[in-house]
Amino acid sequence: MSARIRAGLVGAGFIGPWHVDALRRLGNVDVVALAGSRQDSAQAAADKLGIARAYGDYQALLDDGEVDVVHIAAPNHLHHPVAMAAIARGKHVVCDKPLANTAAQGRELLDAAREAGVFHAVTFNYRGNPLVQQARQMVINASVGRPTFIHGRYLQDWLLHETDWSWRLEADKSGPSSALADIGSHWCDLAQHVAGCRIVEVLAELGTAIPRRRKPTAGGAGTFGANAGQEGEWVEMTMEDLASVLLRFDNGARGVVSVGQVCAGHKNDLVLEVCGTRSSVKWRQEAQNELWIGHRDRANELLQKDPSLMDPAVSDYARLPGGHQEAWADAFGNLMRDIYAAIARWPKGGKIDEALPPTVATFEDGLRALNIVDAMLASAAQGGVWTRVGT
Ligand code: SOE
Repeated sequence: MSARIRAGLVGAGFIGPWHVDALRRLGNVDVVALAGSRQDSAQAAADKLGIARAYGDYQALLDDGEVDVVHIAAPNHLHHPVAMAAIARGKHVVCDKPLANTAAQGRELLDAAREAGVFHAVTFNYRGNPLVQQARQMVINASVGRPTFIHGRYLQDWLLHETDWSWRLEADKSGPSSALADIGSHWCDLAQHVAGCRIVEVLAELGTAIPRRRKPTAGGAGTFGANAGQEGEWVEMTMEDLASVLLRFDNGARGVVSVGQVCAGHKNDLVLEVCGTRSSVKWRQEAQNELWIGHRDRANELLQKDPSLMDPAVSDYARLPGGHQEAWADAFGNLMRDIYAAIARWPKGGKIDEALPPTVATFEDGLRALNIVDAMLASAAQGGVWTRVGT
């Protein structure tokens, strides 16, 4: 690989442009190509983003010898075929979550990537937030004590109306899960990442608050968009837009998480709290520059994001001084910084080891999240019974 690293992007919907933004902040990465589902839409997206080559087919991008790293930001059902084909060509892969539609596909991807010796990552991007790393560090340095209760929520409202539509509601594209795959997977990864323990058993109840939706004939406004007033056909919903899940962790901790995309007023409301034997820490994505620290014998604290007040081991995740608010795109940038630092020193036929920066989730983490979601679906299908998470 040359000193500069060349990336290609598959998919230019909501998230694709943010991959490009994060890569351009790095200084040693060129985004050289973009692939979409049609040549005209790919060309329009490439023109808008200032990317030199556009392909109407992902295979053509994978055949582009100048692409070292493939970023997959396409709908879920394409993650497996695109990643498998990229790995077969010896390219590194950065894939959006969920890694695939099923745990079986995720396992296949992990095995293939290991076999080919390519670098593999999944964008569990909330790991990149400075105060998420601070919370994790407070578990590591024992100021939280042993985590005993790990709880929270991930609620959104962009699917509240029956006219709201997304490919995430269609099983052939999203896989067997909708809300859990899309945002529940983020919460589970983050909870395990911060608390340092793994979800091993789940008991889930799922719900579908909006049983029928109008699918816009013209395609619709996409994720976070509104389609009121558009023509469309009515479609019965087959997957969950709500979930309540009890959790058991491998260190004995208990937990609970609520997931929903039909909860008015909650825009991207991911909340994680880890209660330990000494103190508690709570982080809320919508107020991401604050970390609540709960005590029993003294006043609670509210830590404002400020590198000079953070644990020196992780203060580098805060790019700006205190009072200068950091946001979603900055955390995404932190993740890409860590991923590309690893790619830059990746030996030919390399192997992922423990030395990776903590923000980097690999296909192994992606598979773990798929196994958790699979167990939640199985638990709910049996009427809500404790179900072991596969490995
Ligand atoms: C839509 O629910 C979505 O864009 C998710 O797909 C992302 O992973 C999350 O970060 C924000 O919300």
